[in-house]
Amino acid sequence: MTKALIVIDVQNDFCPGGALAVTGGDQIIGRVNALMGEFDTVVLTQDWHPAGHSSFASQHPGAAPFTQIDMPYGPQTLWPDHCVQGSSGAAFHPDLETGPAHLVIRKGFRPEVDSYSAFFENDHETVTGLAGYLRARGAQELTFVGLALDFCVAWSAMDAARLGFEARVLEDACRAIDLEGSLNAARDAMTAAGVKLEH
Ligand code: VGL
Ligand code: ZN
Repeated sequence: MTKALIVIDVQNDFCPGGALAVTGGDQIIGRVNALMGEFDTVVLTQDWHPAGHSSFASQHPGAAPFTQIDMPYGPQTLWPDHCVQGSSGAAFHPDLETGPAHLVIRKGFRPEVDSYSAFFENDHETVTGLAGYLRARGAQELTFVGLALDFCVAWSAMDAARLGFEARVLEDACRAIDLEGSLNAARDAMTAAGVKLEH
């Protein structure tokens, strides 16, 4: 049984100056880098949208960023254009150490469905393959850090718990978007799903 660190979306667009900046997003990077050496497996995720992705408010005339619409797979928050494949915003923050990573998993590349979780797209059905990779490597204890705590980190950690992994989130190594109470809602949902919240 081994331990894996899952580093969620530490990309330029989620850091100050980026298209979907998370307050203090860059402040976690030193801690994240220091953690990498403590784990058998290190996975980085990368939000990786085609231009014109359906989660972008720009694709829905009259809809403002940070509002919700109904998609065939359920409610979807609309975002500013962000993490467009190959753009500098989609690149990892330059201070993030990518050398120790064993796997980079990209998500959100299907135009018609968003993917917050590192395991499933937002339809809760389409898999990324990460669960199989982790099981094949004997990883059972998963630690989640990164951006944003109330969206991609929370959805990833909850899916991990549902899939039978031991999931913990180190909150000090995360930052949140906190849209209309989304941070407290995510904390409650994670606790209910069996995710351990630690500092
Ligand atoms: C994320 C919104 C849209 C995240 C990604 O990484 O939390 N949030 N795309
Ligand atoms: Zn995204």
